[in-house]
Amino acid sequence: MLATLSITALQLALAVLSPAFAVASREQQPLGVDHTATQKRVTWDEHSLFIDGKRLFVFSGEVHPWRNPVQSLHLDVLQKLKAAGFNAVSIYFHWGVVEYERGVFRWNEIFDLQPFLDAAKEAGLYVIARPGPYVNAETTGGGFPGWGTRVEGLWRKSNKNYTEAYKPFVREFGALIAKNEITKGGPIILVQVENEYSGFGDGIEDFEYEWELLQDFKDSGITVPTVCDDAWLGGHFQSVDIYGWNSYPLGFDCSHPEVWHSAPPDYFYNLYNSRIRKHGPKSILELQAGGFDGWGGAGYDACGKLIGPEFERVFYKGMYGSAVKVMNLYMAFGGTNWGQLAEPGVYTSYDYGSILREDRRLRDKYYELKLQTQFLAVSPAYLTSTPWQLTESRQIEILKGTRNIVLTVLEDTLDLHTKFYIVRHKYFSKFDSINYRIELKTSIGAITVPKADHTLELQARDSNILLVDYKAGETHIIYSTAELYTWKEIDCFNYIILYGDPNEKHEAAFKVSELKDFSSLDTEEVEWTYQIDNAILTVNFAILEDGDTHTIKFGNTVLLVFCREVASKTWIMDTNPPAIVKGGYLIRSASIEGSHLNLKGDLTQATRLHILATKSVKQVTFNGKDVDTQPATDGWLYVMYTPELPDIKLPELSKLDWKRADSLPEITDSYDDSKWVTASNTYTPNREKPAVKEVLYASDYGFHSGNILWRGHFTASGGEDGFWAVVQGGQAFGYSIWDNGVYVGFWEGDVTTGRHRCNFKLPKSWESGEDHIITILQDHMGLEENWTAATEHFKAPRGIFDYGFNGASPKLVHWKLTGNLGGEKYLDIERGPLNEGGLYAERQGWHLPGFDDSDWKEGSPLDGLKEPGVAFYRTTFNLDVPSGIDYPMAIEYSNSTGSYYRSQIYVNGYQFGKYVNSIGPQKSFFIPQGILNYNGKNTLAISLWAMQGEGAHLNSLDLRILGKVEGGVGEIKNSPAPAWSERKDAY
Ligand code: IPT
Repeated sequence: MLATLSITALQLALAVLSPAFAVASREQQPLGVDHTATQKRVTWDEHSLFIDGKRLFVFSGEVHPWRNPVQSLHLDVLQKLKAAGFNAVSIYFHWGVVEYERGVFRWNEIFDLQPFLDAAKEAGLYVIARPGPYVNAETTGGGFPGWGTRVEGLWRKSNKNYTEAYKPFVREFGALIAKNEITKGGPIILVQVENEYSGFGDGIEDFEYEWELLQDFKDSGITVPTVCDDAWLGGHFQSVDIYGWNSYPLGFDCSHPEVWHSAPPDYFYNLYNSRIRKHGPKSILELQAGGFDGWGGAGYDACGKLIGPEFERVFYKGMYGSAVKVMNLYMAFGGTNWGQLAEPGVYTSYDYGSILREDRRLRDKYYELKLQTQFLAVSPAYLTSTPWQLTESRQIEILKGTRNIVLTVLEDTLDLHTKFYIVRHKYFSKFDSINYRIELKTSIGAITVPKADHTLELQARDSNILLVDYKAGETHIIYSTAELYTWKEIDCFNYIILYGDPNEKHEAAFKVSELKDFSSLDTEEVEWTYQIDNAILTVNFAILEDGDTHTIKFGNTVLLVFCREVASKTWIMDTNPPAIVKGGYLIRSASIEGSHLNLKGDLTQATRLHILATKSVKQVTFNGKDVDTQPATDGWLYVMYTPELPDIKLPELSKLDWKRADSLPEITDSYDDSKWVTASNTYTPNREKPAVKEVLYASDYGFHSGNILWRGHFTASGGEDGFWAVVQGGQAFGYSIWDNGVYVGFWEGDVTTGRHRCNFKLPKSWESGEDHIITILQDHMGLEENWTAATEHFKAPRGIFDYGFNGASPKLVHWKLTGNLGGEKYLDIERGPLNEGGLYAERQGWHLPGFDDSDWKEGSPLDGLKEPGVAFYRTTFNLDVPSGIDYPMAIEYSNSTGSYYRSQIYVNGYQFGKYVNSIGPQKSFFIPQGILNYNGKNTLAISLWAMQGEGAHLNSLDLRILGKVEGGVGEIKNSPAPAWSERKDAY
């Protein structure tokens, strides 16, 4: 990704500097498609989307179904998003994996999108479908199929070769979308066409391509609105119904998680410019919610820290300040680049530092986000608000002279002039907090708050939303300096939850017809005044620590003041009437049956839940079990629940009985490569032409992933004493070379090199007439992405550009090559096209369960090899994990310094890890339940490619539990894991 990214950054810069690069000509009009509504369920105006006539904020999170090959786990992810307050999920499709062989679409179990769409519906989420055809997404080819490398001409352009290539895919996927639209009872509400169609290799925004692609999707039956996602506010692809764009304000340098640098101070608020002709709801189709991490990177916890809760507060609130109404967070759950899904820049985990980890546990930032989603969900006034135009000097006036705070005021023009005052730091990357007072324009006049003798505090890396004339149901909040989490009417009371950080002092004022039944449970710490003439109640309070709360009652209003930590761990359940559950790692759902409140959720430790529900509720059940339910003050109920987190026995991988076989017979004298493909092409459709006559590009022969092996057959002229080659495999790739089975040398790979030139001395100089075979084993790190439209970057070859000999030039007989068995006609239909590479073991199917290894020798990957080569290891073990608990597990390596080896993990036949010892950073490889059989036998296989002369071995190999949770979504069905059967034509 580094190389790709620097191109991207450069192009972004170019596009900003030179409009010609981004938009061909301002005069050139986009070709429009007729958008007269063909359906009535999803509509929009300049403010927001409507579903069935009802406005909503579309709060969506990105998930890639194909990055999780266990269909029954999707519901867990989706329920967690729902519980976080999302109302939608956005998905990229992956053309390359379903049409691996041109013209053949394979929707077999793990790649079928239907179960995901059904699970989204079950979880109560809408779906934004983003079918591409191009997606980027740090996946191989950016989602383009490998055979596309042989389709001549520019891609993402109205080049006939390309448009003919994508049309069958658009028909297939378009039909799937059409069938699952909300108009047909499905969850899909929006369709994004193309992806970041923003930077153009030839400088031309191809309106004809846009028009044709849109028309093709419409012809496949799609009727819901179409959207685009411009990479910046460049005004590209405006022929869709709703213009949308992307934003990654902090970039991807996870190695300095404290450094916020890339966003300019005026990043926010100036969202529209003259290039944007479409003024539909402001829509961000990708807003940064984590970061990808590359080979040799900092690891995903660092990305989760860089794009952590502070980022969510500052940047998401910035988006609200810009009146954004459709917002999709990239990623909400990243998943895994299992098989060979990765593009060369990234490794196996695609955790992304998201709110949900790769193993589906929740990060802290999950809870911060919940504060925002719940607030938006109860704030309809926001949906019709637009920002005031405020000069900097006017802002300083309103802030009573305070500088270095930037203020945006959103005003609802349709209702009672509700206002949202959003404050943030001008120098947002600093660590200072600022004290301030602010003049609020309320319905009872301009009021400078706080009126009390203290100031407000804008904490470092924070942003706050102050409310003015906000209607929380029947309660009229004149203003509040504390942020609102939610308000809910339960029985005859209106519960309003405000929050802030401990020790902050806040003030809120309410319109009350008379001061009836005022009480404060802790009057000492809450100061209040009541003005008879205007009937205004003003309360001042400090946010308490440690879960203590203020409860202030007046009339039917119950004001609850929580600290951020407590508010963020409070769950709002949509029972009728609603219920509020304070505490707990995750509460997924609730239902009321008579006097029972049935909660479903996940707990990691003994937890006290504090529950507010309708008064008929007397008894609580948790995950189906009755729990001792005690009444507390003010109608709350207490329950204490101790989850069952039994110890389970895990096998010690290093102590299992391992079998070992050689996986590089290709270097032995007796090896027969007659079934290999002969690299006989002398023409390549690829724009990058080789330096030698013969084309040695793997994709030209149908091999697009995993290890590639080359065998060059030569007759010596005599005197050849050196061999050199230029090999390309993508960043972090490596290769090893043998001459007639004798080791020549290796390239270990590094983070930035995708093409490498070597020059080796041959072990022995050749004698005239001798036959020699040069064997090269190389890694293929995935096809490049094709971020820039009207280019062919994804076609960057994998293989040998150039080679030659020193001393003398032998006669070439031919080159042969192999990748995965069958190439595009891959054999393992169930596990998909990318799961197998070209290692001998993979071609034979040794990674599959049921293979008979009884005549193999004993040997463990911890013993390894004493010489360069590839060994393959197999073992089996049983697991017996009780149901009702969710214990994510990982297989972990430890680093052996200075040792050059590469190793892959196969669990029940699925490749779930690619470890490069000298590069890293990933050592812990999460294996989901469903790939791991939690109740029965598992087959584990490990490949070990020792590159250096003295061989290599693993330091350690462990199966570890990453976390313990009681709960989950119930039974997980194992993904299909067909057993080995004889591969007749395997070689
Ligand atoms: C944006 C892509 O649209 C998305 O597919 C993914 O690659 C993401 O970046 C990074 O994870 S491209 C944007 C950074 C210019």
